[in-house]
Amino acid sequence: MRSPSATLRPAIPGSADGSPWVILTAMFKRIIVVGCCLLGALALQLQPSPGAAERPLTEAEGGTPAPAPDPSPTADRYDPKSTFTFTNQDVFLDAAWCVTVPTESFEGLTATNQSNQVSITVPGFTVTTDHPPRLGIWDQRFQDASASDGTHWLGVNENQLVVPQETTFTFTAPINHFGIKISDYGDFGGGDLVYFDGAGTIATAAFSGRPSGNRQFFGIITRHTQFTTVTLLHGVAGEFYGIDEVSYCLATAPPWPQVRRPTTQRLTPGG
Ligand SMILES: [Ca+2]
Ligand SMILES: [Ca+2]
Repeated sequence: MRSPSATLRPAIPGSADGSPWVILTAMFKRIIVVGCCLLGALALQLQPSPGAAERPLTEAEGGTPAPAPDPSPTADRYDPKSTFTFTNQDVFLDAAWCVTVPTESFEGLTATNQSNQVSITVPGFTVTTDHPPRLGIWDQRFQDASASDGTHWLGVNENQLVVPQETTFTFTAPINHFGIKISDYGDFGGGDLVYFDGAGTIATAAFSGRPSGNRQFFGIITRHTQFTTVTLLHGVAGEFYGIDEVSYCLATAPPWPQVRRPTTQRLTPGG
């Protein structure tokens, strides 16, 4: 039977004894527990979530975004033993191994509008012919040849009826890419324009049987070999044609880092 005094003791939850000391001790324990809970919750709030810790920094936060994957990778592109030719300039530039593709558009040269030049020199290379003078810089349409970029272009005039006729590009450093825009070749007589380089590679640079004023692109990538001379040869007496946008990669250029090369990195050394 419980004593009457037992029913008068204050009911302190968790305490079996109602003495003041015991009551104070119980209350102190509760304050500590609540305090620990609050500190724990606060600590959880301050900790980054696992996902946030793995998230890369944004550009505004000083981070560097991961390079975008190549949207059209091909095994051939990474085969250093292959040689590729191109008839489309965009495809050629897209496939180029060097990050920067120097492109000469002849805009920085004085136009004489006649084939009275023995040689044409621009940063990176010099153009000569086997029977000079047959070269000139034009800034206007002539014989239906014209610039494919800007206003200036290099004209090659076979005006001595002495064929075969050779036009040679001599580079100041070895290259392994070469691209060229050709205008008005193949509208006169018959016979293709043949490419050959100092490494012995031979290809067709421009085809005959084309209308007056036509444009043809030729590009070649010979990743496995390098050369310093390119010659364009034809056997059509009297053929006149134009050259513009000569592009190339130096053999010593840093290799493509396997991301798509921004088109803004194209250079035009001669203007
Ligand atoms: Ca041009
Ligand atoms: Ca022509």
